[in-house]
Amino acid sequence: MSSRREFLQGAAVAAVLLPRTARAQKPRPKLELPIVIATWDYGVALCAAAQGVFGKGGDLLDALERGVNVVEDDPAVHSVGYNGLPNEDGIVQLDASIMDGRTHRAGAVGAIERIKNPISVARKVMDRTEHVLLVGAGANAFAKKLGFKEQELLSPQVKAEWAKARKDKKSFWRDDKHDTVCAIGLDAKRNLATVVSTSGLSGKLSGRLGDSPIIGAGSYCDNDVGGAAATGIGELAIRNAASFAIVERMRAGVSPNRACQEILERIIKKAPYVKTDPDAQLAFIALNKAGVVGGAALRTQKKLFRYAVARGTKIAPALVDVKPLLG
Ligand code: SD4
Repeated sequence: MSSRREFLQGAAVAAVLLPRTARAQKPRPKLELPIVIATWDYGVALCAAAQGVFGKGGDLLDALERGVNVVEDDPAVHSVGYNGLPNEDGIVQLDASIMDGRTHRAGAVGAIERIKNPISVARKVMDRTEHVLLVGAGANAFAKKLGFKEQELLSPQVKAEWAKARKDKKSFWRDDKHDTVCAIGLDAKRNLATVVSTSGLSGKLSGRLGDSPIIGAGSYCDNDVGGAAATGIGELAIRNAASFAIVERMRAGVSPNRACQEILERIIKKAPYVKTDPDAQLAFIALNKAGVVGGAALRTQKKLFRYAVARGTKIAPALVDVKPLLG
């Protein structure tokens, strides 16, 4: 057969096959990148700020840090940064962490005081030191050396609430104590990162660290797989290496939603009291490398657990309601 005939026959076969092949393939929606997801309703402000940084050509870590700064600076957000909730001694002690999924480098601070943007100190721990976690006086001294400004973080109103609880010999406890801000980002190059910032549980013992500064508990990400982060009772997340466990379930092929639910189910099995204790709240968010988002929560307390999702730099972030496992 001449090569010209072969070519023509091949072309005829292709002409018959192509339309059928094309019919069989569903057009895939274009994945809008970057993606940022963030806990709670104020996650919308975080996502919008992160989109602003991406829009100006900023990178993933800068976008997430800036997003968290917006929440830390907002006096209306209790339990994060400025106006955070105090420990049992009436002092605001903040925890924060950041993780880079490309290298697994991470930075964190625990029980830092009088610094309104602990996420930015955590970023410096990651970028400027060989360490991962600085706590207490050491974290404050490190921040001071880098020029972070110290200021009072406790609002006069919350200070009065705390003083009254102390006078009444009651522990300081607020309903809005479960409002840690966590975010996960996936940039246009499919790099992943996570960030967390919180004043932790209100009325906690002085020096107590929650899950938020503990890599693997309050957050974790791996560029090969995805990222996860937690809000709620930190002890539950620490005891179960919860964020790491979620990422490992996603590595095994489980969807982000299902991975979050499975780890909550595992936690319930080990600590059945959480089924009936109305204070036992824990919620997760997760994002995989394919851009699929997910979340799960144990229960609804004052408000339904929701997370914000931003896709691309121009579409406004949207909130996703999460149906709690225990109602
Ligand atoms: C902690 N996980 O310190 C934090 C507190 C929190 O929503 O409420 N998160 O345990």
